[in-house]
Amino acid sequence: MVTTGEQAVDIKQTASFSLANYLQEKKVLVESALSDSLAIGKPEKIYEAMRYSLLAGGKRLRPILCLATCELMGGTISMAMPTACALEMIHTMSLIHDDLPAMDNDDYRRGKLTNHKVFGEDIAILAGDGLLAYAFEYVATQTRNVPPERIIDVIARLGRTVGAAGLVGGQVLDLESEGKTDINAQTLSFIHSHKTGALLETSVVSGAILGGAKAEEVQRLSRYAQNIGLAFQIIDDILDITATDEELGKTAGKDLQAQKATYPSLWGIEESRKQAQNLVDSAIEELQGFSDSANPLRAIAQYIVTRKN
Ligand code: GRG
Repeated sequence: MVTTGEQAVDIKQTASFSLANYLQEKKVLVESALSDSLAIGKPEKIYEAMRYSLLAGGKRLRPILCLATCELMGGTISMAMPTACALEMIHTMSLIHDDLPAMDNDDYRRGKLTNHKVFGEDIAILAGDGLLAYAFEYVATQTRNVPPERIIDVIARLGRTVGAAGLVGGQVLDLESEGKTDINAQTLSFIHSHKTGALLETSVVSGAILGGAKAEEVQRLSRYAQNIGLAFQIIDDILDITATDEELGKTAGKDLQAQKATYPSLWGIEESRKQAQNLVDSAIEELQGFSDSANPLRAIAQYIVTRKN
C-alpha cells in the first residue's frame, strides 16, 4: 500500500514503473492547471461555487488518462492539458448535479459538504451549468500546437459524451430504474456505459486524438476504455457496500437505500469482482502492440480493480 496525497494506492509495482509515483506526478500538474484555469470573476459567488467543487480533490483519473494517451501517441502534456481540465470540469459538474436533492441527494462529496449544502440548490445548479459551458470554451480557446481538426473532433466528442447519448441519457435511465426489481445486466450495462463509461472513454480517446492517433489506434483505445469503464463502475458498486463514508468521502450504502439495481445485487460481490478483473484483463489485451509507453494505461487498468475509493 502506497499513500499518495489523499489516496491510498494498493498496486503491484514493477522495477521500472511505479503507478503511485506516476499518479502523484500527474495529479500535481492537473491540480495546478485546474487552479489556474478558473479565476474569481463577477459575480464572485458563482465563481466561488465553481472553484469550490472543481478544486475539492478527487483522483483526477479522467485528466490523467487524457494526458497518458496524448503522451503515448507522442504528444506533449501541454497539448492535452486544456482538454484534461475540461474533462474534470465536466466530471465535477456531473457530480454537483448528481448530488442535488432532485437526483441522488447527498450531503457529502470528496470528503466535503456538497455544493448545494454550501451555496444552495439554485447556485449549485448554476455552478454545474457554468462549469459545463466553460469546459467547451476552455478547450476551444486554450489548446495550443494542435491542428484545428483534432480540436474540433475532441469538442464534438465531448458534446456527444455529456448529452442524451452519454451522461444525460445514462442518468435518466438510472433515475427511471430506481426501485425496480427487474433490471437485468443489459440495462445496467446501458446505464453505466453512458453515465460513467462514456466520459472515461472520451478521456482516453481525446488525449490520443490530440496526440495524433490513427483511426485504428483510436479504436483499440476505445475498447480499452470501454472495458475499464465498466470495471470502474462494478468496483464503484462494490465500494458502496464495503467501504466507509470516510473512505468514500460521501455517504456509503446509498444504492441499497435508494433500491438501485447494482452489479453486486445481480451477481453477488465475489462474482462482480471476477467480472471486473476479466474486463481489466481484456482492457490490457487491447494494449498489445503498444510499447512500454503504454505501461501507465496497463497499471491504471489494474488500479481500477484494487482501488479503495
Ligand atoms: C452532464 C449535462 C450533464 C448533466 C449531468 C447528473 C448527471 C447528468 C449524470 C451523473 C453522472 C455521474 C455522477 C456518474 C457517476 C460517475 C462516477 C462513478 C463518479 C465517481 O468518480 P470518481 O471515483 O470520483 O473518479 P473522484 O471524486 O475521484 O473524481
